[in-house]
Amino acid sequence: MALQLAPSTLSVPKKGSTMGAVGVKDTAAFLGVSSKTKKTMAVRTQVATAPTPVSTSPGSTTSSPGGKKTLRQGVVVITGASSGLGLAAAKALAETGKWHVVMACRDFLKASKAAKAAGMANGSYTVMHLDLASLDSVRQFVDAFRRAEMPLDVLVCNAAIYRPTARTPTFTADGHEMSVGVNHLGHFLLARLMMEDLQKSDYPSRRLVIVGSITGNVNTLAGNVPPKANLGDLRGLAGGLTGASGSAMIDGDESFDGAKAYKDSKVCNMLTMQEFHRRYHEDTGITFSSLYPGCIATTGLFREHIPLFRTLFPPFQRFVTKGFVSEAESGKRLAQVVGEPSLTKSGVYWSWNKDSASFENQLSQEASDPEKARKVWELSEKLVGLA
Ligand code: LMG
Ligand code: NDP
Ligand code: PMR
Repeated sequence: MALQLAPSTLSVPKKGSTMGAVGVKDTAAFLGVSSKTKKTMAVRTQVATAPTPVSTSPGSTTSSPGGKKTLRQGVVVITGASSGLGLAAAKALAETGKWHVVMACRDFLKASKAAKAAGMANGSYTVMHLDLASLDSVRQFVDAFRRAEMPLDVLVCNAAIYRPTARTPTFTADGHEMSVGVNHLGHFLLARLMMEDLQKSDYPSRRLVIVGSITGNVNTLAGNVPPKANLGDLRGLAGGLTGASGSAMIDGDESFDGAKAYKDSKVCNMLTMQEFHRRYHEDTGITFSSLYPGCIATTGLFREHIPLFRTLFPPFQRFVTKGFVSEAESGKRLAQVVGEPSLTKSGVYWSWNKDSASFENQLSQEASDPEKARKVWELSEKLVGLA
């Protein structure tokens, strides 16, 4: 029963509460495997599902009658949880009973229907509106989340768009090129604002996960399929990616290339994760991670590609590159990065080998360049109004 409630009557797990106690680096990074195995709902802002029972005891643990300490349910926010990787991870996490999933989505009804169709239990999730193509919407989401008085234990920046066939750029409400605007800038503002919430959380392992990809890494075969990611000297980003008065591409190129814009945005995602790590990990203990979940060739990411591509791409990845993973498998991988005790190391870009074992992967030179990361951070701060 997904209740649609006005914010004033919203009932969700409370901050600091107990929400139902429950109990390689290697040279083969080029192939992405380890050497061992070689329309927007603008007005309505939130819906609450029936909440998990809330107790008033503070702290991240509670004592059972036997005196055994059990961890409270964690709260994880996942952007773009209405399909693909985000939905699969939401389902995997909710099913454990250890997590309450906040699905932060631009299409409210689609997300609610997707959660139901995926069989997610009532009370295991909350759908809230977030359109990353509008910085106002990002700020409204943060306000709405805070009003709901949930703790924030893990934030997953997962949503993305890919416009491979677009010949001209489109723009966010704030006038930035859409792929970088949604995939990077919207998430940059969201993550920066929600650092405050993550820092308040008493959960033992607080994490910020930003989904990356192999295609942004030119130290891999996949990253060498044209057009290749390249942020250049960032002059386009410095100009605001407006297109009209300058370039819509980060490197300042005058011609728009949607596939490159996507790959560039993924480089920004991976650089941002590392810059967060450098700036905040030591002081806050928060874990910052990125990942390449595998090639999930069946998701909505390819919705704008030509039908022939959509038909051939899954078998090509399955039988030729063997990089294919199902949505369910990718969801389990992201769920590991959210909650597995073995994946607490910060600053890591995770990948999985052919046996589906996680390993610390190597990023390309550009995607691990600290100077570029600092510049992307500073330019992005200006574009989203933080500096
Ligand atoms: C663009 O096309 C699209 O135009 C754009 O819209 C967007 O989609 C973009 O990357 C996304 O791609 C790329 C296009 C051109 O590639 C193709 O799609 C051509 C397909 C050719 C099919 C031949 C494959 C044979 C397999 C048969 C299986 C049948 C199923 C087909 C399924 C199709 C789905 C793909 O790209 C080219 O120009 C082709 C060149 C490909 C280059 C591959 C990269 C070589 C890498 C070598 C790198 C060496 C670098 C060394 C670095 C060392 C570091 C240690
Ligand atoms: P999907 O298209 O299935 O999912 C993308 C999600 O992002 C959808 O929920 C979509 O919402 C949402 N979204 C798009 N635009 C906005 C916006 N303006 N505001 C809020 N949400 C938005 O793609 P995937 O599941 O494949 O992609 C998920 C992540 O995985 C991305 O970061 C992608 O880069 C990454 N990735 C994917 C790979 C793959 O092979 N598929 C490989 C490597 C990384 P809606 O449902 O309303 O469209
Ligand atoms: Mg790619 C090991 C080889 C490998 C892997 C893991 C991927 C992943 N791809 C590989 C190889 C190749 N691809 C080769 C050899 C080709 C040329 C035939 C090729 C082509 C190709 C295209 C046209 N691949 C693509 C496209 C896309 O449009 C996808 C893209 O670049 O989106 C930005 C894509 C992808 N290949 C991948 C992955 C994971 C993608 C999806 C991109 C992403 O989510 O980041």
